[in-house]
Amino acid sequence: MVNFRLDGKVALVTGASYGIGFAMAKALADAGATIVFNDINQEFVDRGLNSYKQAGIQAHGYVCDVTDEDAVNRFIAQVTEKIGVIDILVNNAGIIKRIPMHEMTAAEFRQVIDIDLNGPFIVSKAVIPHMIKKGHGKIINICSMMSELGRETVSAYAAAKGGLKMLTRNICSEYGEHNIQCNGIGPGYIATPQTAPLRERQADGSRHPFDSFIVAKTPAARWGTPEDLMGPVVFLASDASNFVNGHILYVDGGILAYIGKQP
Ligand code: NAP
Ligand code: GCO
Repeated sequence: MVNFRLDGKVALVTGASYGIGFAMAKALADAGATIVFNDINQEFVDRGLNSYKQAGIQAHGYVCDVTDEDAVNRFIAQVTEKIGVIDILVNNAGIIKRIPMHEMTAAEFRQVIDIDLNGPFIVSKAVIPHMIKKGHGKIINICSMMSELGRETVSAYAAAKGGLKMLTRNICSEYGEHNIQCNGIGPGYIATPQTAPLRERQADGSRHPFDSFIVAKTPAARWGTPEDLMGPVVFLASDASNFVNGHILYVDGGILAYIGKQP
């Protein structure tokens, strides 16, 4: 019997007050995991706790900025003492800045790299020693189609997500012998607050050109939803994927395989 259950497991999903992180955390909870999440301020943590409560989930929420190594180390120590060793880490927290590269400041570039790449490094580094002691662990990095492709205005994001793909492969390489599996999920274009600007209706009520572009480029002919990521994250968090390591699972409706519909 293939085991997709997560009963008795502690799962940390970073930046999971809403959006993709919330949906993945709900899926992990539905499979039996105890949910821990963080956000950068108490208002979002409280909002997230309320959302989990409404979904029937007794989650544990903490204020923690994934780029602050001291804060992350205190956060992980507190969770480990009060709730238990983190068995499953989903590095989900992330931002994007859409600015033409020649207009982007180095500080803006660094901020995206800091949150989207340094953050997963810092949090993974904090949980791996506990996973080694426990004899197992699952690390799931939320990559992107921009781990594979570039496009105008997202240079920092693509650099970060490309780096996150290789960090995933390196954690796999360095810690596989400790029964730690590190994989990535590469969502396609998903309807969340992060992509809301790309889907805004035009003044005349027509669809945003980028919205139409993505639908034409996606074999599924639709944007993804956070719910589309629920099954993949349970698979990678469960014993069902114990021999899957260093893999980026693209959940993109087929967009990476398709040249796009002829206009
Ligand atoms: P989102 O709606 O913008 O949510 C991002 C979450 O990360 C928010 O809860 C945010 O908290 C949190 N966060 C940001 N900076 C943080 C920090 N320094 N420390 C802790 N938490 C922080 O994004 P999403 O669309 O759900 O995306 C989630 C992940 O999927 C991201 O890594 C994104 O790059 C990736 N992704 C998204 C798509 C898509 O199409 N939506 C596709 C591929 C990959 P605040 O609200 O407090 O800022
Ligand atoms: C963008 C989008 C994408 C998605 C996602 C695609 O501006 O192109 O925000 O980057 O967020 O990462 O996989």
